[in-house]
Formats: sequence, structure tokens, C-alpha cells
Amino acid sequence: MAFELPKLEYDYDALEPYIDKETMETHHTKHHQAYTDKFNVALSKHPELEEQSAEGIIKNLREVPEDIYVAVRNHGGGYVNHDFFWKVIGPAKGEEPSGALGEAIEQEFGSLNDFKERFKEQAKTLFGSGWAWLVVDGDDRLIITGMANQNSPLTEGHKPILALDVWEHAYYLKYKNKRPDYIDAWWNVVNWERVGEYYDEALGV
Ligand code: MN3
Repeated sequence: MAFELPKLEYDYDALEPYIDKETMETHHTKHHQAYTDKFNVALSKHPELEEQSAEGIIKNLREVPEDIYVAVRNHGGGYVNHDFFWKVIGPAKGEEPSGALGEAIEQEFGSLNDFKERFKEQAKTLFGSGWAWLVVDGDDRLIITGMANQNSPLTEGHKPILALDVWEHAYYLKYKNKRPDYIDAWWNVVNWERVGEYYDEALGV
């Protein structure tokens, strides 16, 4: 059974004015759809892989057959990364990280503002196309990491809890070459409640 383009939990215009409707619609219906289609084409050559979840395939990327490895890394990664991205953003609610996540951010980075500065620096300086990630590592610690293209922290054994797409297609229509402005605006649409849930799940709470 082929993977399907996941539905969004909100409308395309729900993240205005921070992320504009046209960017959201194009990003979801064109870019994410293309990753989905090409992922399925690759998997059709090795249908036995479809018994796993998409995340499972990316987690076990090193076991993917060589003839579709690059296609799965790029398009399977794109499929999974975008599915995750849509879930950690949503209509602005003005909330901040709370509970265990709020405490962990303070412990690891000093304060929410210090965390945001460091995450922004990672996202801003990532060369070319890629993503900035907040992940939980094997020692249950929070790490900020940048990954090129559609590479996934799942493949590194990390558990992602927050992601920012810094491919130009994610911001160029509204922000043109001003990636830092996009990053600043993006904080307004982070769904901290969801990120906190992912943090608890990553710790097995
Ligand atoms: Mn994208």
C-alpha cells in the first residue's frame, strides 16, 4: 500500500501572517506531494519495505536496498520530515514550552531565549537546503542539530521533537532571501504543546 500525502490539521491560511497561504499550499500540495509520489515510486521496486512505517524505513535507512537508497533518503526523508514539520507548527497561540520540556530547555540552554538564539543560529547558517532540528539523543539530552537536504535525525538514532525547514521553498515567496526574518516569524507558529508531547514520548514518560 502506497503512502499518502498527510492532511494538515489546519487551513493553509491559518499561519498568516507568519507563513503565508500561498507558501503553505504550494509547500504541501506540490513539494510534499512530490516527495510522496517519488517515495512511492522507489518503494514499488521493493514492496516488502512498505510493511514498515515511513518513519521506520528512514530510521533503518542503512538497510534499504542500494538501488533505491538515494531515492528513499531524499524522497522518503522529504515525506517524513514534512509530515513531522506540519505537526509541530500551527495557528499562533502565544504559548511557551512548559512542563518537563520547559525545564529541560532551561537546564540545557540557560533560558528559552538562549535556546532560540542558538536554534536560529543553526537554522540561519545552514548552507544550502536543509533543516534545523531539536532532538533528544541517546542520553536523553536535548541537542540542536542541522542536517542537509532531507536527511533525518531518525537515521542517526535521534528522536526529533522540533524541526524547521530552511529550504528556500519554505520561505522565498514571502521572505525572499531573508531567511533570518522567516526564522523570527516562525517562532510564532511553533506548537509547543505538541513539541512537549514529543519530548515526553522521547523520554518514554
Ligand atoms: Mn520543504
